[in-house]
Amino acid sequence: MSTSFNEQFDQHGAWRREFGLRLKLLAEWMKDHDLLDAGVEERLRRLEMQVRADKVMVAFVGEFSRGKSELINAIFFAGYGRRIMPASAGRTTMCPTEMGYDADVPPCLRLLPIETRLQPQALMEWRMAPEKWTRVDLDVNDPQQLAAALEMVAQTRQVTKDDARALGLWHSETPDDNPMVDAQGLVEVPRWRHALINIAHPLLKQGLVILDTPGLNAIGAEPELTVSLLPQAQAVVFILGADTGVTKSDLSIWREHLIVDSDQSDVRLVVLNKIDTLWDALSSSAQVHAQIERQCASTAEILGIPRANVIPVSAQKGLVAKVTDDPKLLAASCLPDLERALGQGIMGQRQKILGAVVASGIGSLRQESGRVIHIRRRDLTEQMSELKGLQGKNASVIKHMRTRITQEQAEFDLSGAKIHAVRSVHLKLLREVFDSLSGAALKAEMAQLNTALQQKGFKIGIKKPYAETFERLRAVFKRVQGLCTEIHTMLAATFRQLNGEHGFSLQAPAQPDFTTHLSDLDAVERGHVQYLGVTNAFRLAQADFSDRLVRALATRLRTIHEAALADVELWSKTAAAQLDAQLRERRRNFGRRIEAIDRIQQATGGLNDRIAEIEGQESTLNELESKLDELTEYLMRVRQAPREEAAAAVAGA
Ligand SMILES: Nc1nc2c(ncn2[C@@H]2O[C@H](COP(=O)(O)OP(=O)(O)O)[C@@H](O)[C@H]2O)c(=O)[nH]1
Ligand SMILES: [Mg+2]
Repeated sequence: MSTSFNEQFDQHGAWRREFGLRLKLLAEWMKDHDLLDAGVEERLRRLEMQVRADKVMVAFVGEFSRGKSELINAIFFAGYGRRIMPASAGRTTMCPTEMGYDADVPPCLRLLPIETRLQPQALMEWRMAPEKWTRVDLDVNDPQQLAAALEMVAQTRQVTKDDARALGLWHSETPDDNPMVDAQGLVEVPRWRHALINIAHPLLKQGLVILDTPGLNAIGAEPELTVSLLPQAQAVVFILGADTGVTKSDLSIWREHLIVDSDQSDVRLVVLNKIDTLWDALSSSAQVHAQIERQCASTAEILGIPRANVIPVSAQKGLVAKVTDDPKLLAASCLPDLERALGQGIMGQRQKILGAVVASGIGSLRQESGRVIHIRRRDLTEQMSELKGLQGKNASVIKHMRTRITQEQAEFDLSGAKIHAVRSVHLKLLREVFDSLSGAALKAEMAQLNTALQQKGFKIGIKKPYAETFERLRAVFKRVQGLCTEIHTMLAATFRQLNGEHGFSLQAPAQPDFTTHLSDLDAVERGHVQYLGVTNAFRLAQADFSDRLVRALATRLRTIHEAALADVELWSKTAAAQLDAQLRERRRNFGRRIEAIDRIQQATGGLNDRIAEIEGQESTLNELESKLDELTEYLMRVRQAPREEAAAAVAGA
């Protein structure tokens, strides 16, 4: 099936919307039937957020003039009928440009002035300061205005060498990489540091984020791009030109910014663009084909990747073909091949990741709600036998029964104090977990790393200060894991005791697993060491560079800590909610039993009525359980084959 990237992305988006809707319905249904405790509610909310807010970032990286912007135009914006991203000979994209959609912001282009580089904040931090960005409103219905506004990403300024140095755009150590100096001794630098484009393009609305980057120079100037933004992209497309082959600076970009460990699960494609420059009226198509094939093979060899990962295209002809609706030219441009590879790679992976999240989330949810249904059923069974035992008994026996229930209730209320004690220990341990992973703790750690990097610089190697820092960061996780084990052991013991004393069916939820967070830490460390190891270590001698690098690292680590904290929070909420649910059910149960006795005492037929009522409740409970199975079953199933599923649904309708 040859579906374009756009179609595949659309289908993925439709699946996510449908899934979000079904989760909402499940939540409502559970609420109506009193199955929605705080833990389950939190879990549902999180799942829905994850599925709904799922972002997919595709980054286009390469030396200037390889056709990155043209390729973006051809793949995503051909529908506008013209070029949207500026693409022409020479350096056009001067700053990294991110395109996405945020419903809370009107359609606009936001530009961060290059002067912000004189200050230490990381890009991530600037994002949270919208007033520092220059904003230009965009009219999405006017492609001309849109394209004109986007020309701003190409703006430059002339500054002195000293200013360029202060901005981190001039390095005496690597003269080859410096911009040209004009007759007045001025150099040209980008006017903007970063651009954010917010438009309600259908794909962007569904969570696609496109990152267009300038060439080597600008990537090199912004370490955060290499160590933070690119590693978080779901797909990275590295672009080469068939007219230039693999040049020295292409190789530098590849080696310094793109090589990652093979265990990374993201998609990496190498595009050999501008194959139309090889089209030649005097050669046969077989000859042209053979030449393209040779170039792909040699590219693969130079980069050390499988031949299949190199995709030859002509972005320009692809764009023209789409705009003029020329299927023959489109096929010749090979653009559909690239779109297919991109779509299958990204969407297959997203679905797998989301699918796993959903499966484990829904699995736990089912278990937790199943437990509540189980208690209700057991309570009913007990009441039933209690009432059946009263059949044919006289008033004094019934009265005696009432006294017994009230006594039981009083005893039960006493256990409240013990539960309270367990809760306060639980909270105390949790606070320790939160402190260990707090922003303040991380800040102190980062300050230490920064000092070490600046003092030792590249002289003794940068591996050691990183290794030491990350060793401590891993130790924090070990400590947290230990605290969680302590909490788990305590909960398990208390739950067992309560189960024994009150016939509860509590089960301490499995403690959070920090494996992913730890491997995220490893990946971040490797990224930094690799980045600094190749050619950039000398820059550590400049204080602002290491500041910037460490700030970028801090925002990245904060995300990892926050993810871990969220897991801990959900875990403890689930445990607490479970206990609450059983206590509540039990209290209700006492109430119902007393009420039943009161009714029996008042009316002669009360006993049989009550027995019939319980029978009715039992069958309602059975229905509830099978409905829960049905609703969760669907959510678990839909992840595996959303497309076939959708197709089957259509066929069945
Ligand atoms: N012949 C040919 N030229 C292309 C192709 N793609 C881009 N270009 C041209 O290459 C130049 C640079 O393209 P651009 O997208 O701005 O490159 P970027 O700097 O990598 O974003 C422009 O003049 C484009 O028209 C292509 O597939 N074939
Ligand atoms: Mg460009």
